Amino acid sequence: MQTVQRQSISDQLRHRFDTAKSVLVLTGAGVSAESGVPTFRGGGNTAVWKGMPFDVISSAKMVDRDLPAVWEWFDYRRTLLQPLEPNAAHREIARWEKRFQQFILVTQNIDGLHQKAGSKSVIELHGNISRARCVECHARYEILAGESRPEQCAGCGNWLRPDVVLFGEILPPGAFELAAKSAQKCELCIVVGTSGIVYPAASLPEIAKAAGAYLCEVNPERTALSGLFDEVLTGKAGEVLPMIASAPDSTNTHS
Ligand code: BV8
Ligand code: ZN
Repeated sequence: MQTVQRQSISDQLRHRFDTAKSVLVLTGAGVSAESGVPTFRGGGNTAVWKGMPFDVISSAKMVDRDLPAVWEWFDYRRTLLQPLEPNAAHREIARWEKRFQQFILVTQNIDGLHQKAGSKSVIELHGNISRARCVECHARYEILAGESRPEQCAGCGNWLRPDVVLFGEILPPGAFELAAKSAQKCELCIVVGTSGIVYPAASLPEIAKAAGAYLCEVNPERTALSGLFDEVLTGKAGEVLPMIASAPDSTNTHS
């Protein structure tokens, strides 16, 4: 599939990028792929842990059935993540935060790499792997690098679980509502590195489209949502995002 060249970024997108006041960016595992974070799907197969598809081990049922197994899965991923650094895509998105009056970054990722790249306001729809939460009183605890993970709640003594949203669980209170409200207001919505299969996250581009936003997808592969977009930029996020920002807006008379 022909990857993006600078010149294939449309005047429409350049103009929107140059003039938009309100921009929403939605990211998935693909934005972290160039940092070495394994994606869940890609190349046709789905991540599996000890014979269990990831949406089984990462499910609410599993916390009730076998919390130690769930911790083993997230402890493995957290260890994998520790040495990894943000890539050019994370850094570019962090720059965009300062460029637009209203800029909303919504991520499905629990890896914290957007924040590590300098993004200040990140809506983490699915939680964060560096936190634990009490199953009873919901008190939250940071899991510090190189330190042993707290097992029980210092407040009420109950077990702690990963502070991530598992399949079959509702999203953090207000997170989706805030993201949906921003999608209704944005003029430009850029969706980066997601297969667009998991809901309600995948409904955000649909909400932005219905509100008249210009929709752009950045992904080396076609996705379940590709048909929805005004513009599909086929390529890696770390290569394509800097191109969008640096593409001169030939339609802009004053520049
Ligand atoms: C809920 C945290 C309700 C844990 C995650 C409607 C229709 C159908 C099903 C449902 C529906 N509504 C709800 C459901 C059920 C379910 C769901 O969506 N199931 C799917 C599988 C069909 N949703 C839920 O359960 C949600 N909760 O609905 O609650 C409710 C209401 C009342 C009472 C109780 C409950 C909760 C969903 C959240 C689950 N947690 N993560 C963990 O990380 O383990 S989801 C997890 O998987 C990620 O966060 C992410 O959301 C998803 C993976 O998707 P992607 O990030 O897109 O990654 P993927 O690998 O798939 O794709 C990567 C893409 O990147 C590819 O396209 C690839 O080409 C591209 N790429 C690769 N390299 C690059 C690149 N792109 C750019 N640059 C590169 N270099
Ligand atoms: Zn507690």
